[in-house]
Amino acid sequence: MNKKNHYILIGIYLFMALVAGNAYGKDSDELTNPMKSSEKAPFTLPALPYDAKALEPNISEKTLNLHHDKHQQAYVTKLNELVKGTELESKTLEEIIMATAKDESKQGIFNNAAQFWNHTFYWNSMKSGGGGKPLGKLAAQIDKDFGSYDKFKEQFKQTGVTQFGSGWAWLVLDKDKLKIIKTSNADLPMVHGQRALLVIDVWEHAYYLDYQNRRPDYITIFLDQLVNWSFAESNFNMKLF
Ligand code: MN3
Repeated sequence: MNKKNHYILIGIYLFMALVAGNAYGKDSDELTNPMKSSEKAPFTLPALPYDAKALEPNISEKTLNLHHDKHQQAYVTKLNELVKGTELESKTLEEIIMATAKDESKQGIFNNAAQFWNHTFYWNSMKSGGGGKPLGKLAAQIDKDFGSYDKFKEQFKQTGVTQFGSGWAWLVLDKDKLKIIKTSNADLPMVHGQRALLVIDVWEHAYYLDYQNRRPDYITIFLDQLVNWSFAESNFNMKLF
């Protein structure tokens, strides 16, 4: 290669790096991790990561619109009201959750902050054309820690079905081991030192319009048709908190 071509090539590389930097931002964590945000109050509700019709017929547009635009928006609005003028105004969402989790006098703030986080995590735990078996390192870890994908599926379903009342069923990483846990109301893995990989909302508002009282059917459809394994895999491969 002559010298002139060499400089042209360097110019092209620099240009491409500049374009990529502008398009994706400098923080590669922000690119792959929709949960990691440096945003502070007043918080804004992020759009769903897909069209509200994208999960039909498994989850209807009506359910997703109500759940996102009304339920999740209400948590964000209330959180903004509650932290206004307090020292929590200078903290990120995850910092607010961690700072209020064990403080009964701040339970209202914790509930709204955690429910804001939980719902964004839930939207990202699903995708159109998802579900079925995971691939890669996470699949191997599921086989190791649960015995097989089928055993994982059975335990996840059982956990979601037996969460009494409102709450969530999660796949988490607890130190180096995968576990399936359930939490009540707004409770979430990060306050127990666990890393969330995947979640299903088992509050009735998540499924009642589409499944009425058939929570087991909703969880089966979630596992077979909706799970976004690439989101779970990216959480498995990176530190979230
Ligand atoms: Mn919900």
